[in-house]
Amino acid sequence: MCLYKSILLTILSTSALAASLSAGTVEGVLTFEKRNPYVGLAYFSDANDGGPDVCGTLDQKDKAFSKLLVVGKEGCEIKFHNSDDTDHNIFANDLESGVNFDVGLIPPGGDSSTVVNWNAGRLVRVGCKIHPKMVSYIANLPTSRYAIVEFEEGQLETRFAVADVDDSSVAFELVLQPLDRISVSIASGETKTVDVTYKGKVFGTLTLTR
Ligand SMILES: [Cu+2]
Repeated sequence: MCLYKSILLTILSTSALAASLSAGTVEGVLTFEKRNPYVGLAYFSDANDGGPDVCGTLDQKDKAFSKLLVVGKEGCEIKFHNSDDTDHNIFANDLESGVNFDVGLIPPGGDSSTVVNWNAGRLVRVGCKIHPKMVSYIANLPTSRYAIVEFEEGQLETRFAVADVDDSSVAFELVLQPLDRISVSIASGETKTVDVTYKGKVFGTLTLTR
């Protein structure tokens, strides 16, 4: 083996070792007593990495939004598209976050967008005024250490994982729509179980392992 190759391999294996020691996966198990929430977002609010590089897009097809939740960091432009052959609309009138917008009609094949400019960590509910059953959420996500939690209909247990979490990040947040926000401090080597609640009433449990 030539010297350069051997040096390169040494650097690669050293950095791989460093990564495995300093970064880890945080796993969560959610159980619900009667029914599951609509969608969830798990993230570390103290990761301080500036947020995801890619800004989310939301399509409308077969009178439904293509995703239950899209994420983007502060200031990024979430793009909307209409893939149906009927008109759609996208609006937000979110009392909790105070976010209010309406992009008007989006004709078949049309595009629109909105800029993420609300509080970090907030999920904003969006809908279509023409089709009231269409619901999605847009999150202002301040970190790339996150997981979107999805549920099958009637599913009472769900697992998720947030990968590559640095040891210095401990501030775990879980937003389950429409349940109460969960904030837990979780350090390396810890396991914690907390109640999942809705307006203070127990709805299920969350177990975090790190
Ligand atoms: Cu619509």
